[in-house]
Amino acid sequence: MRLLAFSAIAILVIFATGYLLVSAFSRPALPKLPGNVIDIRADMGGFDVQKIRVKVGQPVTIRLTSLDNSHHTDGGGKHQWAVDELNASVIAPPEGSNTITFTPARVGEFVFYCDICCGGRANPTMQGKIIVES
Ligand SMILES: [Cu+2]
Repeated sequence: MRLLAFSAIAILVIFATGYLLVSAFSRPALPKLPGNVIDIRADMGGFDVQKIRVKVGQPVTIRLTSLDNSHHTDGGGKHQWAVDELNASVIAPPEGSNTITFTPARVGEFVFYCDICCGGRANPTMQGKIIVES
C-alpha cells in the first residue's frame, strides 16, 4: 500500500515537472496572418533566418519577433529589420512581434539589418540577405 502511494506520488511529480518544463521553454505560437508572411526571430545572437526570397511587385509581410526581454541593456530587448533599398523598416518590442507589409519595387540582392543592438548594422550577425526575384 505504501509502495503504491509512493509510486503514485512519484509519477505525479514527474508529470508536473515535465509540464512545467515544457511550458517554461515553449513559446505560444504566433497567430496566422493573411498573405505572404515571412517570420523572422531575432535575439542578441542574430536573426534566425539569414536569407529570404521574395517576388518583385508582390506584397510581402515581415513579422519580426524579438526573443529578448526588456532587461537587456543593449537596445532594451528591441530588434529591427530594415532594408534601405526597399524602404522597409520594422522594430519589434521586447519579447513581442511587429509586422511590416511592403511591395518590393526592384529586383536585386539587398542586406537586411538591425541597427539597434550590439554595435548596430556593423555587427555581422545582425544581418541577412533579401533576394528580390522577377
Ligand atoms: Cu538587433
